Order: sequence, then C-alpha cells, then structure tokens
Amino acid sequence: MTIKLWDLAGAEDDRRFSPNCWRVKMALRHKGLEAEEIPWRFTEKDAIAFSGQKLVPVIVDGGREVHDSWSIAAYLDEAYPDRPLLVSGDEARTLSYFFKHWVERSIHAGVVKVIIVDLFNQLHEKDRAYFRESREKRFGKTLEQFGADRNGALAALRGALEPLRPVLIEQPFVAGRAPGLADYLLFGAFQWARAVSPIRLLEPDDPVYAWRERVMDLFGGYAREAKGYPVWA
Ligand SMILES: N[C@@H](CCC(=O)N[C@@H](CS)C(=O)NCC(=O)O)C(=O)O
Repeated sequence: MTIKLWDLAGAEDDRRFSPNCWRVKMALRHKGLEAEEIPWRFTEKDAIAFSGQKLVPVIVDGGREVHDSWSIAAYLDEAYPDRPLLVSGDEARTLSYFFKHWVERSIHAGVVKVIIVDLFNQLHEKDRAYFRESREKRFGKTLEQFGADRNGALAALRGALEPLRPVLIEQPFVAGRAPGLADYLLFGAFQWARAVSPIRLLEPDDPVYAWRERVMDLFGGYAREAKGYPVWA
C-alpha cells in the first residue's frame, strides 16, 4: 500500500517548502518507496490531529502513523531493512543525530533569516496571519525586522557551512561515496530556500554547491523538478 505523507505547501499545491518534509521525501526515494504527498497548510491542524501533534512531516504506512523527520527515517530503515539503508550502524546513527542537530541549529536558523520575507509571500492566504503571529512571537520581532540584515545573514550562513567544505572536497556525499540520511538532513534546508526564494545561497565555486547539484540529480532529478527558483539566479 502506498505510504501517505502530509507535506507542507504554499499558495500553490505544488510549492512544497518544508525542510523536514524534504528530508522524508528524499529518504522515501532512497528506500525506493512510493508515497502519496498530500498538500497540507499550517492551519490544517485537524488533518493531522490523528498523529497527536501539530507538525509535519507525518506519514501513514498501512495502519502505522509516524511523525518527525528523524523518527520517520528510523522507522523506514526498521520497517524496510532489505531496501537500501539510510543509516547503517550505531556509530553512523549517533553521528547523523549530531549532524541533524547541527543542521537545525546552525543551518536552518541561518536560512530562515535569509528567506523569511520571501517565505511569507509564498504562503497560502489562510496561513498568513497564523504564520506571522507565531513566528513574530518566536523571534520577538516582526518578520521584516527579523529578515532586515539579509546580506549579513547570508554571509553568516555561508560561514556556518565551512566544516562541510573539506568533507565535500574529499568525497561526493556527506555520508561518503554514496548518499545517505546525513545528505537528506542537510539538503532539506536548500530545497526549503529554493522553493520560496530567488536568493542565491551558494556560489558555483563552492564545494557545497557541487554537492547540492549531485543531490538534486538523485532519483532521476526528483528534487530538481520540484517547483522552486533556479539555484543560479
Ligand atoms: N523535529 C520535527 C520538526 C517538524 C516541524 O517543525 N515542522 C514544521 C514544518 S517544517 C511544521 O509543521 N510547522 C507547523 C507549525 O509551525 O504550526 C521534524 O524534524 O520533523
């Protein structure tokens, strides 16, 4: 039976911008699993109430519900151990867990500062008031104030990526010679930005840019074909 995934969308059904949902969509393809990606908006809490919480990604696989991108990835390896593993071994799992937190704290936190106003403009009408209110409360300032120093935020983001560069010069993927969960954990951040903002996050001579190209080419160019802005804009 096809897995169902509730996937955050903007004003248009096919503008899918959640970094955490992108992690799951890439993980599903890595496992070679079919999924129905159901467009979902921030204010459609009722649609995922069965999961007992208010955030996506949420999947349903047969009778089983799983939410949270990390938990979903772990579930997929557990439920489908004969398909390509996302993470193999305890050491890789622990390091991937560290990497996930680094991505969220250092990279997501940087990306959101760069794209916040563009992101707001791509939201569905019905989500705008909720998003503004919840994020302004979280940031302690208006969206426009939070995103005011875009150039400074972009420079900080590029600096935060520095530990990845020596790794991606030595090997094609964060996970090694072949892509794995660590790649998808990070890649979600770039699809998030590309889905909503024309800003050029990376310069073409950056090893991270070349890595992103490789990940966009995976699974027949699945991520590249998704609605978004060209990365060289
Ligand atoms: N730790 C969770 C985070 C999930 C999360 O923050 N999801 C966002 C979309 S990327 C969401 O559903 N937000 C709804 C809201 O803010 O109301 C994961 O990795 O899946």
